[in-house]
Amino acid sequence: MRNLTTLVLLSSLVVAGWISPSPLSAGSADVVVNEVFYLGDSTTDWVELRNGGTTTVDLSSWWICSRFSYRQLSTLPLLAGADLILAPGEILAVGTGIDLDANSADFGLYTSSTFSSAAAMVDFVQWGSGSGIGRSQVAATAGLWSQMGPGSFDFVPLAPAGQSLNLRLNGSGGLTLAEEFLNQPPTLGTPNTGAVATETTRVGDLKARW
Ligand SMILES: [Ca+2]
Repeated sequence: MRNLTTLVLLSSLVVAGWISPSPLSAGSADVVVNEVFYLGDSTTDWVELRNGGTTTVDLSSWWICSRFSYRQLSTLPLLAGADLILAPGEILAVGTGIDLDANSADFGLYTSSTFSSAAAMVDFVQWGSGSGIGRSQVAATAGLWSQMGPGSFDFVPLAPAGQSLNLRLNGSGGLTLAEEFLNQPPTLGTPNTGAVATETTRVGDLKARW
């Protein structure tokens, strides 16, 4: 019933104008934040990006932003992958160069440094709790994150010690309308492992694409 309830709620948000489709090109829109390790510091936190689409995407001019600190991908250490050209299905990982907040933060992927622009945002996730801690309103406008009401946004619960935030699809693979996240042991540079999130095991059913 939760899925149905969520669907009805999100549909009402679309009608209310709180969520609108992303204007990104199909190739860019298929790149997702696949995994985030945020329990370290600016030298040990990292993020995985995955191309879930069917066309190659060049990420060399793209940016990341978390709690209003930002870096261009081309300036970051490449921890997995050959370069910032992401073929279909390929995964890369970079050190964030930002100390991602372990208790409450957002993480956004952007095609430019215009972080307040929904058109520039490719993907988004946030964890913990709070309000005004990041770009959740931009993400909601971009159709990338659930807005529960005015100023109210969803969060993935915090990862236990040593674990990372993992995107796991509740389906047969590829991008789906609703995507799920789990906190699990890290799998840097390789496809995420562990049980695909289900209604009872998931910790968030947060990102949605329309
Ligand atoms: Ca992984």
